[in-house]
Amino acid sequence: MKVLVLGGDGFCGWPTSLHLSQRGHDVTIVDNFARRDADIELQAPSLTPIASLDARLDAWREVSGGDIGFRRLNVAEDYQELVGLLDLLRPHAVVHFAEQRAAPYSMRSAWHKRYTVNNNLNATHNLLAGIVESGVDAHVVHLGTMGVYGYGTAGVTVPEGYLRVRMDGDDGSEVEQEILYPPRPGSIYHMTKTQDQLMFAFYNQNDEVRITDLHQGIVWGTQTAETIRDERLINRFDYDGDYGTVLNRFLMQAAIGYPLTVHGTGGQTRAFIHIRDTVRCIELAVAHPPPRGERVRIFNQMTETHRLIELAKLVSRLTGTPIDHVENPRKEEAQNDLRVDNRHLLELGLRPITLEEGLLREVTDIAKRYADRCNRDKIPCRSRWVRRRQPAAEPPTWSSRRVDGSEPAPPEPETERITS
Ligand code: USQ
Repeated sequence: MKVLVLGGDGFCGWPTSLHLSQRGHDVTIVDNFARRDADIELQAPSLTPIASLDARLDAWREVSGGDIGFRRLNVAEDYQELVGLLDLLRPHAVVHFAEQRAAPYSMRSAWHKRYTVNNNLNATHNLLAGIVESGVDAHVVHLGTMGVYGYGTAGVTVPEGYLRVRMDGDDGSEVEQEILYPPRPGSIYHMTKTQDQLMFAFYNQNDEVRITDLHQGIVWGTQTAETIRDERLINRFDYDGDYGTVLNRFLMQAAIGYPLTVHGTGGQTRAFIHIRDTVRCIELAVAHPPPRGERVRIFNQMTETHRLIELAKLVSRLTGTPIDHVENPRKEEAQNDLRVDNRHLLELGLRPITLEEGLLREVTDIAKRYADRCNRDKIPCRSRWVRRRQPAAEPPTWSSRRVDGSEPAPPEPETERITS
């Protein structure tokens, strides 16, 4: 199949592009290098030394004979170029990773909130509008997030996207309907993914665009069968407070003897998946497009759930690293239960890699090998979910009035600082 991978230079996009190419698909990557720009902005590059995309593509050609195409464009802004590319390539599938994917980054400042909303919503909408305008019958495979469901303790197994509800009809009868599971985003980033769902529902219903939305859990691990084939193909590994995800952060921290940064009590339960299973799930989704007219397919792309404190204890036991309960910078439940239905991908043939099997190897292979590239100052998460409120301005009194009777301007609001 001809597959366009939007955001194909990123943490999930790069290994997915290689995996699809390995499986015989004709892959073209679209990327604007926003993730590499964020490395510079945050001064927190990948722990692993990632090669330029040109060098990556050359290396892949050398080791596999596979030719992956590349077009540099910003999906959220360069709409006409995107339509032109869809028209030219007429792909069978478009895998959409072209979104800002870090919750802490999205909460850093008003600038980061606005960037995340503008980028993510426009990227998704441009893709959908572009597919309709170009008339290409491409299956959209989107990387969503488990976070759309929120992490409350609802006492039910989280279904794959839809919830059957019963309502009292006007005539006293019972009306049954299937609705999207109520969204409950925990960050601006997660909020953009809940809004993506509405765009998918609309374009699916109105234009019969075929869509699979993969609600993915927290990815851990770094390398896949393809990225280990050459040093220049190595995947990125983020450990910093914005882009580093929890388990990879713990593994990195253990490798350098940094106490494991558990937010609060660590009672939060989350869904996890290894990067090798991510690429396999995307491939399964690409290989099984829904027929035209079928509603948006939603699969929960996760393989196991864990309470964070248990993960920290496991890493601590394996490596002897102490645990540090740091103040939680996020606004989230201190404790929750989580049970998730993931039968669709299992039925399609996914054989999950479990944490126990791969965990130690990951520590030794990657985190320890590149430990000297780690900047310890970048480990703490400094992005705060809730900002200190400034006291409201005092109502002006007669003495604060100017001689001409006018009132002074209210104090300037606290200004945001952007680090770029
Ligand atoms: N946490 C810690 N210590 C740390 C870092 C995080 O205790 O050093 C906690 C957080 O407070 C949170 C949990 O670990 O309770 C998960 O945080 P995370 O940074 O690993 O993951 P999250 O921000 O939820 O986002 C990541 C990816 C995102 C993806 C999402 C899947 O960045 O792209 O959508 O995982 S999910 O979490 O299921 O929504």
